[in-house]
Amino acid sequence: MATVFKKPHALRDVPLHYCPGCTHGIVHRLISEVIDELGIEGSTIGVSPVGCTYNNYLYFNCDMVQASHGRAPAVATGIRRALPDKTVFTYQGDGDLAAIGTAEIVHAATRGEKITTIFVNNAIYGMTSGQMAPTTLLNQVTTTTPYGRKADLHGFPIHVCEMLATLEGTAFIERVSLHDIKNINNAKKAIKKAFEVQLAGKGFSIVEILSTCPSNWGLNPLEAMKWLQENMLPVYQLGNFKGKDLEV
Ligand SMILES: Cc1ncc(C[n+]2csc(CCOP(=O)(O)OP(=O)(O)O)c2C)c(N)n1
Repeated sequence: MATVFKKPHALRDVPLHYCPGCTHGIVHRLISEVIDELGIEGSTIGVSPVGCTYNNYLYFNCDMVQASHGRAPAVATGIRRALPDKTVFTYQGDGDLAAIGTAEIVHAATRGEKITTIFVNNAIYGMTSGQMAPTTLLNQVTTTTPYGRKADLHGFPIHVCEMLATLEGTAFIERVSLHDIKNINNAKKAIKKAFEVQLAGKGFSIVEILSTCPSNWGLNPLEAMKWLQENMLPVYQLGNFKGKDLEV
């Protein structure tokens, strides 16, 4: 008998606008499953970014607020401090979080804001058609690095988890990947733990999720999964950087 996968309640029953093979849909589902399992749909507020997921407030059943580009951690800070009984998460791409929003994420993290950040790293600016992001790999071709990213011209990729792990305010930091089922299941565990850390009042939590952008990488969905595995995994080490043994 075929397995029936029930849609989580926290995910609205509407078609998503993402490109074929884009992993944002998987991330939406994992967050929604976690919200369902923790029974926090009515007390959760998400903050949408600017990027391909700018309108993901249409996809979640919990309350959502739109922030301007990069400012989600600042908006989430205000919401969480004004409404301390709520669970607040930001959903951010690598352009949003690691370029225009670098100051906001670093300072929210070092202040130990009791928010959870879901950081989707697809190594490129998706929405605006594939410019270099801070997380773009060396030699990766993008529309703004047509000969590949070069360290001497464009600098090196930013390792967000490693950087934030140096800050005392951070409680839980983990990098996961979506390139196969086992890793998707691990990603869900990390997202759940990050929310639990917030519910336990322990401080700032973030999960970086290595993701694909087939359209801007110029690959089909299966090739994109393979590209992630072969090229991103050696650069972005998976695992927990902080808070693995936190009691929640
Ligand atoms: C203040 C401001 N600057 C620049 C932009 C243009 N812009 C929109 S989305 C985006 C990059 C999004 O990339 P990322 O955060 O990696 O998310 P993705 O689209 O890949 O999911 C940029 C530069 C904007 N909308 N607002």
